[in-house]
This record gives sequence, structure tokens and C-alpha cells, in this order.
Amino acid sequence: MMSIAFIWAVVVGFCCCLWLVLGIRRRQPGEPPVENGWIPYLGCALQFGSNPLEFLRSRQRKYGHIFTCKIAGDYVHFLCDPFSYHSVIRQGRHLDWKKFHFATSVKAFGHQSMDPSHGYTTENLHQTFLKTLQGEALTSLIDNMMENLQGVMLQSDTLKVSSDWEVDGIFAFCYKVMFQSGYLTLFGKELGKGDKMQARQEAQKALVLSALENFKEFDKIFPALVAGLPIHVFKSGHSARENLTKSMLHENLSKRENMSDLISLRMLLNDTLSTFNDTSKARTHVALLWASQANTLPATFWTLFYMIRSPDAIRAAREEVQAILESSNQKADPKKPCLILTREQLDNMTVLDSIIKEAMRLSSASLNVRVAKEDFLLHLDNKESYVIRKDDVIALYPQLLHFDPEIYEDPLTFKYDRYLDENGQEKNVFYREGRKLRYYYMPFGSGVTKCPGRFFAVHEIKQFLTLLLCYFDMELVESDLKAPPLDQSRAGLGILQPTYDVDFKYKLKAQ
Ligand code: HEM
Ligand SMILES: *[C@@H]1O[C@H](CO)[C@@H](O)[C@H](O)[C@H]1NC(C)=O
Ligand SMILES: *[C@@H]1O[C@H](CO)[C@@H](O)[C@H](O)[C@H]1NC(C)=O
Ligand SMILES: *[C@@H]1O[C@H](CO)[C@@H](O)[C@H](O)[C@H]1NC(C)=O
Ligand SMILES: *[C@@H]1O[C@H](CO)[C@@H](O)[C@H](O)[C@H]1NC(C)=O
Ligand SMILES: *[C@@H]1O[C@H](CO)[C@@H](O)[C@H](O)[C@H]1NC(C)=O
Ligand SMILES: CC(=O)N[C@H]1CO[C@H](CO)[C@@H](O)[C@@H]1O
Repeated sequence: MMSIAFIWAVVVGFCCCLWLVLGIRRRQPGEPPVENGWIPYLGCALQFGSNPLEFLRSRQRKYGHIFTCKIAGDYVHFLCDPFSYHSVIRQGRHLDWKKFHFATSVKAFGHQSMDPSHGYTTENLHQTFLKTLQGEALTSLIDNMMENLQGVMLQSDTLKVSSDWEVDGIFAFCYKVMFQSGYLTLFGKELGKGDKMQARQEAQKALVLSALENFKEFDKIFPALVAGLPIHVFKSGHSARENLTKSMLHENLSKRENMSDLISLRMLLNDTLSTFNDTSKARTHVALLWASQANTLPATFWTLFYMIRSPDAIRAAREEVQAILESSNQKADPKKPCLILTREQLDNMTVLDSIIKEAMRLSSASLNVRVAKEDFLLHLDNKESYVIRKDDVIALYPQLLHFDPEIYEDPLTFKYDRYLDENGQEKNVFYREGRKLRYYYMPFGSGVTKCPGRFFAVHEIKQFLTLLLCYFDMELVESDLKAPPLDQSRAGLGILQPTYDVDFKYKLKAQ
């Protein structure tokens, strides 16, 4: 025993010396202050990971607007001054966004590289996303979502629908309703050829529910995969990903009807543009399933939670929904759920919009990352310039902005009308130290990598809230409840989940 411990001590000691000599970056003239951390290779990764906001705030107090931290082998320059964000977001010439994105996607989903420069595909994904998630395509996404939401809420036995109070966790509730509706909207329905309607619907539902279980299992290990751990370590997460992949093989998807433009176009582009094999293609569809759900589900939770908890918010939301129904001459009937809202009507719902924005401000923790293509000078807003080395990472962490008391008074408090101006219209002017901010709200990222699904995401959450308010009465089981803490294990990946679920009760509205 002794000797093994001794050998370890020598090995560790040797590694530490080697690290001291080779692994530490020293600050060169013109570079931002650098912090190497205490642990070889990992550097500051653990400190950053356990509470990114506190870590960055303390370093910002110590160093100022920009500083460099070693994190898992990379040198990351954190830029904390919102007035300087512009220089990163628009600095296309020196900065690469693809490398990091494509590499992360490969690590998590296991497909071959989608980076055209690697030669497996010539698909311009960016174009595909814009064409199929925005503009004209958005209208049919929204229409299908509305139909699917009402089907899942009222015409399947996903929810216990009655005039007696039913208790459920808000996250559990949002998860099952939004996952199923979103899945059906993107990937369509498999109706099969049997002649028994009932049996076909049962089979369809079983398929979606199995996707939900697999998604939940896979999503649990997602942060670990992004951190670089191999998927083989996780038995059940791995099997879940493989199950999802199988369900998205071409032969399975091609049986489905009413598929979104996004998936059908990507299937069509298959052979012409790429040399991926069938499995690799299916994995890229799994990636899109993840992108469309992983942030939307917790965002829906926070929106519903904060709305129900705030009497002012839910009152204002009810009034807005009521007004829309009246102006379009519709009545909510749970036995014949076929409410229709146009895109213009949804866009007109500024109260819901503000509630959603405010809930996402409080729960978003995305990291916007770019990689330096070459050595260059980064110019900050205060006229300082810093030398950035090739292959270094530049990161923005907009939670700093979202929780900045100079921009948002009482930043930890939910104020449903924070994004409404005095006329009840969208408020888009925010200040810091008397100067108007160009960037004040960034849960969807920024610049070229800004989420292409953001319009759909906000619309689907609005539809979800509208339908709940039309058909149901809702209350928290315990009023005056504190908001559950954010689960920091996903910091950097988008909207954070709650560390625990919160119960609420719902019942059909009296007609
Ligand atoms: C509340 C919901 C959502 C949030 C907060 C969100 C956030 C984000 C963020 C921050 C990124 C950029 C990542 C980066 O800069 O590295 C992103 C990318 C993306 N999102 Fe979303 N998203 C949401 C919903 C959706 C939905 C519903 C869809 C599709 C139906 C979608 C599709 C995508 C796609 C395809 C990308 C990759 C874009 C690219 O690499 O060019 N997202 N999302
Ligand atoms: C994947 O599918 C197999 C076979 O249907 C099943 O036994 C397994 O439990 C599934 N994996 C997960 C994580 O649900
Ligand atoms: C998809 O197709 C494969 C055959 O290629 C089959 O084994 C699998 O069960 C199908 N999966 C689903 C979910 O339909
Ligand atoms: C397919 O979509 C159309 C238009 O959105 C809708 O009318 C129809 O009911 C849908 N079909 C199925 C099987 O859901
Ligand atoms: C598909 O390609 C991947 C990566 O090249 C490979 O590992 C896998 O075995 C291939 N699968 C099939 C079914 O050919
Ligand atoms: C939008 O809302 C306003 C009142 O808030 C109403 O006067 C107007 O007609 C609405 N527009 C649409 C397209 O619903
Ligand atoms: C392997 C594969 O997915 N092939 C499909 C590619 O798309 C065409 C339609 O354009 C299908 O016919 C192929 O089966």
C-alpha cells in the first residue's frame, strides 16, 4: 500500500512541476489579466462551474471589464462590459463561431461533423434553419402547434381533465404537454395503416411517450457530454440516445405525416448534399429535437410558475387573453377544442410577451462563445485594446447583464411588466449609467449564432399560456412560495432547470 501511495505522490508531484513549467500562461504586454487556477489542466473550471455568476462577478471586481481564465485547457477571455459586447458580436473577421459549435454537437450527438470544411456535407445549416423556422414557415409551425397543444391537453389522457382540482408538478406538467406537442409539430404523426382509429392513436401516443422518456434520460447526461466525457460511461443515457436515433432513421421518419418544413427539408437534402450514412443523419435529427426542446421546456416552467405566483401577472394575462377571444369571436369549449389565433394576434399579446421575457431573464444562463482565428486586437468601448492570441476563446455571459441592478432594478424580483412601456407596448429601451444599451436581453444568444427558433419558441410558449388560461383555473398549492433555485449544473447551456419541482392545481373552468 505504502509504495503505491508513494509512487502516486511522485507522479502527481512530477505532473505539478511539469505544469508549473509548461502549462501556465504568463501575461504578455497588452493582454488581459490572466488567472491560471490551481488545478493542472482544469484551471478555474471547478470554481467557474460551481457558481459562474459569482465567479465572474468577483473577477470583474478584481480585474475590470476583461480577464482571462484557464478552463479545461483553454484560455477563455470573459468580456463583462455590455457596451463592448458589440465588438465581439460583430467582429466576424477575426472570430470563428463554427468550430466550437460543430465540435460540441459531435460530442453530444455522435454524428459526423456537419462543418462543411470537413467534407461530409455541403449543407448550409444556417440557411436551412432560417428558411424553415422563420418567415412563411413560421406560420404553419404555429398553426400546427396550436392544434397539437389542444389535442395533447384535452383530447389525449395526458392530463386529468375535469372540474375537480387536480394536483401536478408545474415542471412535470409543462414537460409532458410541451414535449409531446413540440415533437408532433416538428416530426409529424405516424398514423399507420390499420383500420382501427383508436388503436392507431394509442400506438402514436406510445411512440411519443417513449421519445419523451428517452429524451429525459439523454438530456440528463448532456452537460457531461459537452464537458467531454465519453457517452459509453453512461449506460442508460447512451441507450436513450441510441433509441432516439433509431426512431429517426429515414425509414421511420418517412412514415410520418404533417412533418415540419425543417425536418422534411433536411431529409430531402440528405443524399444530394451529404455523404453521411443513415445513422449519422438520424443523429442530426436528434440534435434538432434537443435544440427545439431542451431550453423550451424549462422556459415554459419558469413562465408558468412566475405567472401563477404573481396575482398581478395572471390577472393582466387573463384580461389580455379574454380580449383576444372576444375580438375574434371565439369561445373556449373543452369538448371541441379548436381555438385559432393568428400570428398577428399572438404578436399583439404584449403582456404575455413581457411575462415570458421576464421569466427567461431570470432563468437564462447561456454562454456565447467565439474562437480567435488569428492574433488580433480587441477594442473595447472605453477605448482600451487587448491582444488576443490565436485559438483563444472569447466568451460573453449575459446573465451578468440580466442580473445587473444598474440595468434592472431589483434584478432578482419577477416584475411581469418589466418589458412593457407606459402604453402597454413592448419596452426596448434600457439604460446603464445613463447610456442606452444595445444589448440588454440575450437568452437566445447573439450575432450569427442567435437562435433561429426564437420566434417559434416565444410563440409556442404564448400559445401554451393562452390555452391554459382559456380552459383552466390554476393555483399554486402553497401560495407565496419562494422560487426554486436554478440548477447550476447546466450553466452555459441555456435556460436552467429548477432544482426541484413546484406543485400546482388545475381544473376545467366552469362554462
Ligand atoms: C426558450 C427557448 C429557446 C432558447 C432559450 C434557445 C436558445 C438558443 C441559443 C442560446 C442558441 C445559440 C447557441 C450558441 O450561441 O451557441 C440556440 C441555437 C439554436 N436553436 Fe434555440 N432556443 C430555444 C428554442 C428553440 C426552438 C423551439 C428551436 C427549433 C424549433 C430552436 C432551434 C435552435 C437551433 C437549430 C439552433 C442552432 C443554430 C445554429 O447552430 O446555427 N431553439 N438556441
Ligand atoms: C431503449 O430501448 C430499449 C428497447 O426498447 C429499452 O429496453 C431501453 O430501456 C430503452 N432505453 C431507455 C433509456 O429508455
Ligand atoms: C425504426 O426502424 C428500425 C428498423 O430500421 C426498427 O428496428 C425500429 O424499431 C424503428 N423504431 C421505431 C421507434 O419505430
Ligand atoms: C395536417 O395539417 C393540416 C394543416 O395544418 C391539418 O388540417 C390536418 O388536420 C393535419 N393532419 C393531421 C393528420 O394531423
Ligand atoms: C455510420 O458512420 C459512422 C461514422 O463514420 C460509423 O461509426 C458507423 O458505424 C456507420 N453506421 C452504419 C450503420 O453504417
Ligand atoms: C391588437 O391589440 C389592440 C388593442 O390592444 C387592438 O386594438 C388591435 O385591433 C389588435 N390587433 C390585432 C391584429 O389583433
Ligand atoms: C438514405 C436516404 O435517406 N435517402 C433518401 C434521401 O431523400 C430522398 C428523397 O429526396 C429519398 O428518396 C431517399 O430515400
